[in-house]
Amino acid sequence: MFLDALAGHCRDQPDKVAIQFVNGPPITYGELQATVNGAAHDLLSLGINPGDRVAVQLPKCMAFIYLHLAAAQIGAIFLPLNPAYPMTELRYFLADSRARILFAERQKQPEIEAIVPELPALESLVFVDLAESWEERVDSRSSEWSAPLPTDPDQTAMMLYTSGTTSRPKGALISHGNLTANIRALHEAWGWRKNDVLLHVLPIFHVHGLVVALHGALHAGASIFALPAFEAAAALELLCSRQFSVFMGVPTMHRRLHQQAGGRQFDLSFMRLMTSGSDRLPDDLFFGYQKTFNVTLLERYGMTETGMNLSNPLLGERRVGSVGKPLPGVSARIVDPATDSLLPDGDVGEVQIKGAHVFTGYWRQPELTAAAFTADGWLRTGDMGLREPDGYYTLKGRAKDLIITGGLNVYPPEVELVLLEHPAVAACAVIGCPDFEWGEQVVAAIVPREGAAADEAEICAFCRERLAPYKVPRRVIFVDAFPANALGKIQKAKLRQSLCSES
Ligand code: MLC
Repeated sequence: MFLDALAGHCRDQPDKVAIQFVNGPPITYGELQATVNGAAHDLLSLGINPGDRVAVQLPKCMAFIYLHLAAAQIGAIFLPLNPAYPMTELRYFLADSRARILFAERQKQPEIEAIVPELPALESLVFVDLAESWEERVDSRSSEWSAPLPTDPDQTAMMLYTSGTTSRPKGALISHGNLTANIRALHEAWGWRKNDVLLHVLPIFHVHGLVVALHGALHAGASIFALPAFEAAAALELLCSRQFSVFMGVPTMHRRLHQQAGGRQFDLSFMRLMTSGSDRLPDDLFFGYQKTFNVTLLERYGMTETGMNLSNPLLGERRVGSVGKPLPGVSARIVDPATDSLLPDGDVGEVQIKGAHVFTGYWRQPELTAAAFTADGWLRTGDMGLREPDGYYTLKGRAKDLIITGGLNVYPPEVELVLLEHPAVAACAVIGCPDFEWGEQVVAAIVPREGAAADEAEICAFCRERLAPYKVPRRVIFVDAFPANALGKIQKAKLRQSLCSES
């Protein structure tokens, strides 16, 4: 299991640095284990049982990592939440998950306490002072105590919310076995080793930063140097210091690093591995990176429900525009999404995935879970792609109505539902327009209600109160009507064509 390898490193190399935040002390593997043990003990003392949801809405910090590992250790379900969620979203996630405990920043206490009466399952609230040292917080007796690690691979380790095209956000249940399968595949494919040093710049409430990067390094017994948030100038300076061997980012981060270079060349070819994921890597950035940094980015493909599926190789051709081949233990196929029948190489169809890394289902959503899989157990990813005759896969858009901005998924219906609550909005359609830096930008087209005074700034402010900042439309365009098909369904492709070029 993924925790067993970590426990082994804590025993065998207690003095090696596991993680250091730029603004904090180095934490050794021994200290990591002791504090996780203490936090696990605290959770049990607070009455948390295996299977209970432990929600954590904290910025990227050591406390988050301790709580994650502690919850997993006692068999509870870790529920990481984006610290940027406003109260309306937070309330939904806590209510839907029936979280029993929430750890949040002290400064959010008044807002959170105001929503607690609506959350009967939430029995404990713990407000965290970010300046407090968690290594000192746990007492030495509890840090020596250790819980037996979960042994059932089907036991849920964490729950990650993903939105849907037709539903409110749903919690994808990721088991210990899923995490183990994923991390083993990545180790084999990417050659993780003990002497790796990862520069960690990603948020840790998603699969990319949490599983691929953090688990990847800890599973290997490697060291992590973490920035609480990505900042291009600092990241480039650190990369140039030659202390690191591994770096992972989303295309927007790579774009900013490339822009930060400002036309100068920096030789980063000493880096053992630099990966890109969570959105398509634009071709010009792939080549720009080669020219500026002397690095060929390794692009891979994954999703919340599976972790990583496909990857370009560590050794061998990293093909521009391609996401590579199935990782060890992963099966992939391209099918006609209407019939689930296999398509020949070169034809575009839905990418479907099978393997021990594929999630076990959506929390309390048996119908949505059933709909996510084919009759013979393949996961319908909703991503379109093709397989080349030599086994490389290339993604070709999405079957689902989804926008990816800066590596974050935004499901238009979620934004549309909020817009429709606004009194000046008669009808709306949310689309993604291509953007050089962000991949796509969220754009809202609105038919105003007759006689209502609609205003872009006011509508954005309305959304900001109800949605995380990355879901808020960057542009609002008022239109008289939408292009619609014979059934009256808005034709978003046509809308994109006509609106995305407008400045
Ligand atoms: C921040 N903003 C975004 C945004 N991130 N808007 C759209 N899309 C995003 N992704 C908002 C900010 O709130 C702010 O809004 C404005 O944009 C400008 O902020 P910024 O300071 O320039 O942005 P920054 O905070 O630097 O964030 C950019 C970023 C961040 C790229 C560093 O988005 C990021 O960390 N992305 C990585 C996401 C990630 O880890 N995805 C993995 C998902 S897992 P305002 O209004 O306040 O000005 C997954 C599976 C897989 O997909 O395969 O990996």
